[in-house]
Amino acid sequence: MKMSFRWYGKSDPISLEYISQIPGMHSVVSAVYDVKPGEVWPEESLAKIKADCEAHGLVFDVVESIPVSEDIKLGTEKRDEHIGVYCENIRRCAKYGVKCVTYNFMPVFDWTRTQLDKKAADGSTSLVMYWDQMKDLDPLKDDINLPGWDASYTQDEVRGLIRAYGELGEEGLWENIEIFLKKVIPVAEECGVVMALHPDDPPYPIFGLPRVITREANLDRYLSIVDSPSNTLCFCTGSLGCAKFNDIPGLVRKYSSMGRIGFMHMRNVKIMDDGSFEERAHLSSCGSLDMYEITKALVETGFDGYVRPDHGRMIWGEDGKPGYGLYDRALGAAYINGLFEVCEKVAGK
Ligand code: DNO
Repeated sequence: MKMSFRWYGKSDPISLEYISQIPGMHSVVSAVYDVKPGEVWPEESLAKIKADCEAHGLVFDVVESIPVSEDIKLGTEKRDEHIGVYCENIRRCAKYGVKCVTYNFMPVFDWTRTQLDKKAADGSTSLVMYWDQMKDLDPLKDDINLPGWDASYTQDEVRGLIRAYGELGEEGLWENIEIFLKKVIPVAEECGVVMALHPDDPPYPIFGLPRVITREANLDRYLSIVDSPSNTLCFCTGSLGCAKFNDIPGLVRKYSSMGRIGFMHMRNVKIMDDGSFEERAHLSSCGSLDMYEITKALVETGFDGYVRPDHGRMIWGEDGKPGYGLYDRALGAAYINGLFEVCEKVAGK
């Protein structure tokens, strides 16, 4: 495996120098963040990220994300143009050394949480989703500003999109996924890039929006639309793992042995009795996921893709982007490195 760390570019308070000081760090996961979905990424921006990483002994070979525009997901008249731009962005990334591109198919919003700084008894803070804070919200009636949601939409735009997705429904979304994959995966294959699909976080419908990247049957369906080694999962343990119906070590074993995990996001979550969840420290004993079994499944199936410590808590007085501070993610990387070392030695690798 290749250990990696997400970096938000020059505006990230965590420097590449600090990232390079984390033991075992190999790759930087980044993106051109100042271009809207559906627009072409300037080559100079990619060249700059690559050069900055190399100056710190790191490799820029993972992109997270090239966002899929709502026009592609909804299949509007701009769809073909946006897919063309998407393919061009894959080619450009490949030209600058990128081997893996992460993306998601979540309608309107990426991850959903109700609080980003929930304080635990030890004084650390983390992201949580509590159902009692969610259940009475109706975005078609109320003005909703959940933390972390794209603030560039007006409430009316959000309502319009929610209605459009309501009409599209799950099968409509699947049709648009199919059109996207059939155009994009051949381009990725040509360029030697692995596309890694991030699951829906959390993996169930929210506010009536169709969300399909949620469970085994649907992951199978996604991968079979284009049966190619370039059509892979970004297996996010915390996203799939906040639903009790997903057996995370079992799914990791299955998809890794099929060679269909390009990227692992490794973090732990604690699922509460009512299905609410809290992001926790990476250790198995801190949450609901068995991180040892997950790593063992990867090692035993010969996983050689990218791994990154996903969201960390805020600890030691750090103040920064929720989930993306330095300290707890660095602890996560050290722990994950330890798990891999043990599993590899036990497996005689
Ligand atoms: C959250 C991340 C996601 C992920 C995208 C991939 O912290 O894991 O935002 O980057 O869903 O497209």
